[in-house]
Amino acid sequence: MKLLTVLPLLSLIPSALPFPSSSISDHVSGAPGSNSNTPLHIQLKPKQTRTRDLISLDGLWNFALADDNRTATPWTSPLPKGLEAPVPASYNDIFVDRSIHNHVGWVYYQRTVTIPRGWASERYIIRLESATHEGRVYVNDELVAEHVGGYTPFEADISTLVSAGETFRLTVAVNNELTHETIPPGDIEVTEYTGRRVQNYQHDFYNYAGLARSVWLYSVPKEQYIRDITVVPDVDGDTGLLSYTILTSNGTGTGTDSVNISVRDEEGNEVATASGTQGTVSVPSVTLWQPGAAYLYDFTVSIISDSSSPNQAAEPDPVDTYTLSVGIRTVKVTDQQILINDVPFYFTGFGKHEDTTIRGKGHDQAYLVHDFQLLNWIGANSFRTSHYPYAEEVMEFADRQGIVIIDETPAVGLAYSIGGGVSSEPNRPTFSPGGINDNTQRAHAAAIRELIARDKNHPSVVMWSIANEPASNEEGAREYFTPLAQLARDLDPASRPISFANLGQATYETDTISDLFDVLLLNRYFGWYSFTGDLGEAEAALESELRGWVDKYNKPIIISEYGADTYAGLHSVYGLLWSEEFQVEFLDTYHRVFDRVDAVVGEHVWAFADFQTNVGIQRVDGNKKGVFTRERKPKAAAHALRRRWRNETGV
Ligand code: BDP
Repeated sequence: MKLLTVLPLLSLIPSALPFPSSSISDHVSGAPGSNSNTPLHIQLKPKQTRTRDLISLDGLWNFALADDNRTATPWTSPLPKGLEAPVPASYNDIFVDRSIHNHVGWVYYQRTVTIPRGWASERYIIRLESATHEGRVYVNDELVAEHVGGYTPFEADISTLVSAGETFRLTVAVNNELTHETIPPGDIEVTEYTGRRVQNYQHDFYNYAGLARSVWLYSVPKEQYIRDITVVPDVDGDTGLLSYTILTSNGTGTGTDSVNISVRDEEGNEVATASGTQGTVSVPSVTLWQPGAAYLYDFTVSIISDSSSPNQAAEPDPVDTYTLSVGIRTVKVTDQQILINDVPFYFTGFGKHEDTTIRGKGHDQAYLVHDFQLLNWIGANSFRTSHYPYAEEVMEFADRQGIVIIDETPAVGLAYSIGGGVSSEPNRPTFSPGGINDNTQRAHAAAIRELIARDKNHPSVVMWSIANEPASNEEGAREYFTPLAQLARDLDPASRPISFANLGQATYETDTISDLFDVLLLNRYFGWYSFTGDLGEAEAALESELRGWVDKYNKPIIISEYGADTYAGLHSVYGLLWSEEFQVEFLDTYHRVFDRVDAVVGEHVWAFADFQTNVGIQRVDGNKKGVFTRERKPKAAAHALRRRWRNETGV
């Protein structure tokens, strides 16, 4: 089979190495005609406030696949009638049509939108929480925004293009192609006889695509508005400290008008105030955000016009106002421990996926709440957003529920020794000009930048994982990762620990990058992919390897993946592979080892629930390592984990 040459999508990204860790404030994204990935001009998640309106554009949109010959040209006319696709949802499993399920290339979503007539003196913005993996936004016939990277938001300010009261055609073109220069990477093949384009990739989850998260139309005041709020918590005795930086449309300088800060506790009492775009506020007798006991303060920023009369009895009407939920907690790493609020924390939980039947990766509030209910039921205190940033609603919910998150970029599949999650002989070196190269690294840097910019304020996020299972044992890995690890450190104002999930082949003897990181995340499959079915060998091999990591690095270890494919309902008195009994025994084996190695400070089972993958001879309707089925029914392992994690019996 021949490889098709696909234009490197990421050549659109202008930044050059070394990556400037410049503030997100420097560019306006989505300027009409813009064809580059520029940071969000307004970083804050859209919210309705006294000064901002918010309209959801979710619902049914007209939908069409692009013909191949349209891939490079914008769609500038109404779509043919016929298909309608729900937003948010991946489009792949919605229709009963294999060509849509397997489509490689561009699709179009289209609807009409009316700007409320009352918005004449507002600035208005279209914001897409994600378009997987590349999105282009058209207002009528005009390209207004373009974004590469399928799991982070982007926007277009359309105030100068459409007037208040006007109705326009909104089209979003979405491309799902992955190349060796995208994050995640992949390759497109053209089949030998029929010339069909097939998307290949190394990662082990289905390449769901489309508009899987919400689309918004929102307004901010025209003249002055808040663009971003950064709050870094700390604790001094029983006082909480919040260091903040406010970015307004006038920059971080004081501008012409005043910026006021008010902090309220959960009862609504004002506990601190301040003014100015930068500073630190103290919260006396602080209630900490704790795992399992979330506590959030309302951090309200208001721009107050200096021309509003100081003699007015009532508080003046703000020019703009926005409230961010903040949690006050600390995260520290010592030799062999991770401390949250100075108390050693032991991670129990899972690697998850955004994955459900029919919706694919479409964000769904019912599944969100139900999944968190199951986390609580089973005694999980944490999860990793394997293998990409999740919808921002998930992060906010974790903040409110006290669930701890290891927040991961979409850099998965940077190892040619892996195909669809299963190891094979590398057919070419991973880090090479025709493989993972400088352009991939630039795309990876953009992914890190956008993840941290979006999630920097979430108290639930205690650690960044900048990649899953890269070929860290191969030549070129160190050169590739050294600047990226540094970038992640430089970008996080809160200096959270950084990590990456290590691939089993990259043992403590062959891995070349772990010293660049604070915590060791190890994905291990002894007893499944190696020593298959032999749990005695697996137990010894696992312990020997963990002790090797401890001796070499003396860093805290989280086993970020361990698990066995299990067909729900399959039973075996011999504990044969794929049976529910084997999964229970497999996990027990690992737990015995974890309990013997002090540096192990966490266990994340792979995976929370069964999920869809590229189906092939290794995967029957997806990956079955879930402790819950794809429909969220417990396998026997769920009950066993619950007994361990909650120290309880029964249901
Ligand atoms: C690891 C990957 C994960 C896979 C898992 C598996 O990190 O995405 O789904 O193995 O093979 O390699 O089940």
